[in-house]
Amino acid sequence: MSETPSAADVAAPHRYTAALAAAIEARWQDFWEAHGTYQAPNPSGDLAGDPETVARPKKFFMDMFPYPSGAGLHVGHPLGYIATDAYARFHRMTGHNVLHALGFDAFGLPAEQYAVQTGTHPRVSTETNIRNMQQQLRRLGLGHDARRSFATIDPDYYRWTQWIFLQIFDSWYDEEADRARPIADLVEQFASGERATPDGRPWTELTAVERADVLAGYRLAYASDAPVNWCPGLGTVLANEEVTAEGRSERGNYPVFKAKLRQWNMRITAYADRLLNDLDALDWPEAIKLQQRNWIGRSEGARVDFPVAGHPDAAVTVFTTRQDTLFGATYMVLAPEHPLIADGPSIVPAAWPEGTHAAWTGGHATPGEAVAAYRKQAAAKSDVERQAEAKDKTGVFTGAFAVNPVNGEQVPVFVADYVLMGYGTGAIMAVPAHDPRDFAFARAFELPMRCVVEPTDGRGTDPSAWDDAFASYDAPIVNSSGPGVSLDGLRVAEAKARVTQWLSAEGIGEGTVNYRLRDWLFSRQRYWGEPFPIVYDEDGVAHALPDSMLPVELPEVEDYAPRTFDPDDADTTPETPLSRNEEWVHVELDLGDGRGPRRFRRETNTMPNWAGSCWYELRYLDPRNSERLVDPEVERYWMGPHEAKPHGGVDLYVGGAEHAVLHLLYARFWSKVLHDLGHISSSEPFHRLYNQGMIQAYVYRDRRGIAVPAAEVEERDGAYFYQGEPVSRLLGKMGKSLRNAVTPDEICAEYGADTLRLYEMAMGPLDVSRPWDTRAVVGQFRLLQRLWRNVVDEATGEVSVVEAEPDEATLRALYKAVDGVRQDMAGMRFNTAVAKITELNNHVTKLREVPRPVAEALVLLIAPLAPHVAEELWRRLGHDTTVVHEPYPVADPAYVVDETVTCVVQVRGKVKARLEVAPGIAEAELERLALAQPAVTAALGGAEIRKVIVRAPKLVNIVPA
Ligand code: ANZ
Repeated sequence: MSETPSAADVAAPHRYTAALAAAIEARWQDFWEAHGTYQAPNPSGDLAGDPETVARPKKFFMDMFPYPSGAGLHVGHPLGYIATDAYARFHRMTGHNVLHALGFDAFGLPAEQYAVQTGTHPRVSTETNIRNMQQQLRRLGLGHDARRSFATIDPDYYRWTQWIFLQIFDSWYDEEADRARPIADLVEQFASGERATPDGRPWTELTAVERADVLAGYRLAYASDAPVNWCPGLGTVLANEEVTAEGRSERGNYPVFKAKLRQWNMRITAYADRLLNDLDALDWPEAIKLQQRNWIGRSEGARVDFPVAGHPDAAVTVFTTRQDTLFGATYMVLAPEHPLIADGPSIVPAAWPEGTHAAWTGGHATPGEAVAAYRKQAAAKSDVERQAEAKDKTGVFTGAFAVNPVNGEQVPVFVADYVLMGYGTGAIMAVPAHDPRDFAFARAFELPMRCVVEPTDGRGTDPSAWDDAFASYDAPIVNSSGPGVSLDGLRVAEAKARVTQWLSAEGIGEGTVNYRLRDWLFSRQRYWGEPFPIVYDEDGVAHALPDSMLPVELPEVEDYAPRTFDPDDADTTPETPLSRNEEWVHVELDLGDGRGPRRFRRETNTMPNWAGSCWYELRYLDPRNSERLVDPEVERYWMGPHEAKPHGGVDLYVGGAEHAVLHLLYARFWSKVLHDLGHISSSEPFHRLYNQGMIQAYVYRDRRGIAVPAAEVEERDGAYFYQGEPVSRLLGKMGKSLRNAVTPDEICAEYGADTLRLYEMAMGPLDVSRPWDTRAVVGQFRLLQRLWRNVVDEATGEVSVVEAEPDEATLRALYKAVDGVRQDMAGMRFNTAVAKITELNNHVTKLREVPRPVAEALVLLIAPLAPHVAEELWRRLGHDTTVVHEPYPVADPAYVVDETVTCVVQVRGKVKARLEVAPGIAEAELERLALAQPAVTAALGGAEIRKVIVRAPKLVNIVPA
C-alpha cells in the first residue's frame, strides 16, 4: 500500500486497506490483552476461574517453544504457531476450555558466544531478544494466555528444573516394581539387610564414601568417569550428536578425543522398555515413532562365555543376536578398549604363537606391541567412523585363543575397531559366513569361514566361493552338531531357542536383551545453563542441596568462555567458566543433615540445553506455584490420563520433525520419573504430536555462487536478474545468510496480520513444506477486502447487510461451507478450510444484498483464521461480545446434501416432469412432490389415481384409474 491514497481509496474511504487493517489489529490486540480474553481458568489455585468454563471439555495445545535468537523471526517461524492458534480458537468456539501459551527456551550457546564476543551478559542479550520476539508475535494476534508465559532462564523456572534434577538424583529404578522409587527406600533395604551390599559387608560398616559409591550405582542421576567426547579446541565435552563422522567437532571442526572425565549422567536406560512400549498408545507420526524405536534399539539375543585357552579364570563374553550360528564362529573380536587387553594383566601372550599368519601381526614383533599400537590408533577415531560400512576392516591378532563352548574348537582372538566397547559386551564371536562385517574381515585376514545356515539362493555351502555373507533368517541350520547340542535341520528361530536353553542349562550363557540407547551425558562446561544443585564435601561425596537453598542462581564470572586448549592436546582437561568464581565455588553450608555447617565445593558444570525443555509443559499449567512443581488437581485436569489418552499428556504438540529423538525422548523420560515418584498423573508429556512442514524460499545466486538479496531480483521471461546480471534460482531454506528472509513485520505492514495468517494457512497442507511467494500474499488480502465489502459499505462505513432470510441457493452454499469448514478445522486441514470460506465469500459477493445470517456465519467461520477482522465485523454487526467465545456455526443437514438427482415423473409411462431431489429423499416426500407438479395435474385431467409407483430417488410413475 502506498502512502498517498489512490483514487479508489478516496471514493471508498472505508475500504479494507493495510492502514485500516493495522488500526483494527492494534485495537483488538489491546482489547484482548486488557480483557484477558485468552485466559484459561484452572480448576483450583491462583489461576482458578469461571466454573462454567472449567466444566467444559478441556484441551491443552502446545507449540515447541522458540529460542529467542537475536536474528528475530522470519515468516517461516510462526507457521506452526498460527496453526495451533487457529486450532485453539476453533476449539474455544466449539465449547472447550483451551489452554494455549508460549514460553521461551532461553539458555543456549548463541547468547553465550555473543557474550564472549561482546562482553554483554547473556541474560541481557537474551531478555532483549525475548522482548523483540514477543513484540513480533503479539502482532500476529496469537491467542495465548499471557499469565502462563515464562523463560527457562527465569530463576523461578529453573528452581524447578533443579528440583527435578534432585528428584532424579534421589531415586533409583526398582526392577521388580518396574518404576523409580526414592533412594531412601534403597538405603532402608541395605540397612535392614534385605538387600546385600556389593561386597557383602553390613551397610553400617561402610564408610560414607563407600556408601555414596554404592548408591551412585543405583541413582537415576549419577556422576561417573565414563569415556566422553573431549574437544580441547572448544574446551568442552560434546554429545555424540555433536561429533562428525570424521571424529571432529561439528562446530569448529576440531579433533575430538575419548577421555575419561567425571561427568553427570541420567540413567535413561532404566526406562528403555517403557519408552519403547508406551510409544504404541501415542498419537504420533509413524516416522517419528520409528526413529525413537531405532534410537532405543532393542535387540534380543544371548550372552555366551568363551573360555580363554591357558587362562582358567578368563572368559570372553560376547553378545550375539545370532546364537543359532555358534557353530560358525571361527574367530573372536574384542573392542580396542576391552579390559581383557587393557594395560596391566591381560590375556595377551609375550610372543606370537607358532605359525601365526604374517598378516595378523601388523608387522609388530610381539602381540603386546601390536595390541598397544592398535589401541592407540583406534582411540583417535569416532564410533561413527569405526562403524562405517564401506571402510576396510583393520585389526591385529592378540596372540590369544578362545574355546568355542559348543564344539571345543580353539579360535583366534583379534582386536579390531569395528567392535565398539559401548555396545553389548564389547566383544563378539565372528561368524564370517553369515555376517557381512565379519565376512569382509575374514577375507582381509584369510580367516576360515564355515557355513551353518543353508543358503536358499543356490550359492552352495562353501563360503570360499561366495562374494558376500549369507545373512538370511529364514533357512535351515547345517553343520551344527556338537557333543552337547545339535541344531541341524532346525530353522533359525527354533535353533536360537534351543541353544539359549542349552547355554543356560550349562551355565555358560543366557538369553538377554540389549539396547542401543546409552545413558544421557548431562554435564556441559558452559556458563549459560542451569547450575547443578549439588555440592561436594571434603571427601568428594556429592550432596543434594536442600529445597530451601534453591534456586542455585548463576554467579557472575569474569569470562563466559570455556577455556580452550591446543586442539591436538588430548591430555588436557576442561576448565568450566563457573569454576573461576572462587567465592561462589567454595562455601560453608549447613545442609540440615544434623552435621552443622561444613565446607563444600559446588559443582561447576551446568546442565545441557535440553534440561529446560524436558518439563515445560507442566509449567504452563501452574506457572506461579512456588510451593510445588504443579498442583496435582490442576495437572490431572489438563493432562491426566483417560480412555482416549491412556498415558495422559498434552492434547496436541506442534513442532518441527528435527526434534524426533532427543528432546522428545528426554521429555518422555522426565515425565515417567515424575510420574513414578507420584508428582504427576500423566506418564507421557505429549499425547499427540504433529510435525508442520517448512516454509522454503527461493535462493538466488550470482555467477560466483554468492546469494544475492532475493527481494531485489527481477524476473523477465522466466529468467532472473539482479542488477542486470543473470542469477540462478533454487528452492532452499529461508534465512538471513541466504539473503531471502521475509519478516512477518514486512508482511503485516503491507497487508496486515490477518492476511499473513490466512496466507500461511492457505499455502498447502500443514505437514508439507511449501515455497514462500510474496506476490501471492495479495490473494488473501483480496479475500478479506471482499469479505469486508460484503458487510460494510465502503463509502459510508455503515453496515450494509439486510435483515432477510437467505435464498435457497445461498443457504446451500452456506451450509455446505459450514459443514466442510468444521470438518477441515477439526482435522487441521486449514488450507481447504480457507478454500471453502473463499468459495462461500465469492457466492455472497455476487448477491445484490447480503442477508445478515450469512454475513454473521461468514465472520464466525473465518474468526479462527483471521481473528482481528472477524472481531471488528462482529462488533460492527451489533454484537457486544467477543467473537472468541461465540459458538462456531453449525450446518443444517437438510442443505448440506451435495448433489441432487433428477427424478423422472411419468403418467401412464409417459414422462411429464423432471424434479431435482436429494439422493436420500423419502418415498412419501417424493410422491407428494411429483403429484404437486402442474404438468402432472394437467396430464391427469382430474382422473382418479389407481396406483403410484415410487422408485426413490429416480422415478415416480402415476397410473390413473
Ligand atoms: C554373531 C553373529 C552372526 C551376529 C551373524 C550377527 C550376524 P544388533 O542387532 O544391532 O543388536 N555385535 C555385538 N556387539 C557388538 C559390538 N560391541 N560392536 C560391533 N558389533 C557387535 O547387532 C547385534 C550383532 O552385532 C551381534 O550378533 C554381533 O554379531 C554384533 F550371522 O553375533 B552377531
